[in-house]
Amino acid sequence: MPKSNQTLGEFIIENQTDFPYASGELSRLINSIRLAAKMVNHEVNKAGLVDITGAIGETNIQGEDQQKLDVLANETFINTLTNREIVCGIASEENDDFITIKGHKNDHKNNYVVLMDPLDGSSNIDVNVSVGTIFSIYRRITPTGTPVTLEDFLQPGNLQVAAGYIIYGTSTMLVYTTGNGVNGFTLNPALGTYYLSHPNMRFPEDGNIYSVNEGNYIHFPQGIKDYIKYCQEEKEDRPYTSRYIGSLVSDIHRNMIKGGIYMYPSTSKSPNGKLRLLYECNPMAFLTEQAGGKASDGHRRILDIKPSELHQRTPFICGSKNMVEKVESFMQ
Ligand code: AHM
Ligand code: MG
Repeated sequence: MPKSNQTLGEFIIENQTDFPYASGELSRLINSIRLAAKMVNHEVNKAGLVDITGAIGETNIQGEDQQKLDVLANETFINTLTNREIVCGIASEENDDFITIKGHKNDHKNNYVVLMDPLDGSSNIDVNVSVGTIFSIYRRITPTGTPVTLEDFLQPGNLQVAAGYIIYGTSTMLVYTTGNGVNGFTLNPALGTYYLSHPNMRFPEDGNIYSVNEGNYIHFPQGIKDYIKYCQEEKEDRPYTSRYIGSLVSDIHRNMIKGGIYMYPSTSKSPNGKLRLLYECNPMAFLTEQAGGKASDGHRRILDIKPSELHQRTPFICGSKNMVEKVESFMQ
């Protein structure tokens, strides 16, 4: 028996009036993401059975080229959102430029843009470790009825109207916020239905897990090195536990439930870190804040950064509030 009988579909309808500009458009958009996520889940689940590295020239039963799962996930999300004419534009970590969706009447009538990382941590697929999809939704700035422009995508994270992730883990979950708390839904694969399993998710204010790729230690800023040493000290509730999957969605999902901090700082080799502001950090920061946590680049709030390019990177420190504040104090 599921923990809750409420399905995601029911939850969306019930909470529709909480959405900004409650016209039903955002509900339909989240419904489309829910559907695309089910299709991607189906592919991810059989990853070990099919040649996902898609040797060049191989075709599947429909005569289509076999593709890597991240390309497949990208196409699934883009096609689902495009066919339903539910957004006016999409930007994806997998595409160089944003996509304009004009609609079959050529009227550019939709109001939302979606930015996404269709399959984050995809290097983990080959070894059967959890991966995720991350999405971020904004209302367009330019007038409805005109083609979207870059400006519609380069909005600071504090203007997001919704964000979420899907974790393809031991079970598949969709976790999202529309700025009114964070709720998690678990997919019952037999029924193809998501049930509300994690209502009102909250980051514990403190935690004892730190998640960072310590292989880069030598290249980290001094403040991060000092904080890692602090985590390892034998004092009070320390040493903390080190847990790093290398799959952002999974690392943050675990830390949100158990209490902890995720860090992808700048390194001497990559001064802006690795993670993308628009596809990874902003949506995760919005979710984190909505769950009572904090997300920072070490000095300033992630959601207040004004992006200047689509694929912009930023250092990312995210998790339990007191832990992130501790890192910021070490960074000063
Ligand atoms: P990707 O978008 O190419 O999958 O990279 C993002 C992933 C995150 O999920 C993860 O936290 C990080 O890269 C791991 O990077 P590293 O292997 O450098 O520790
Ligand atoms: Mg990614």
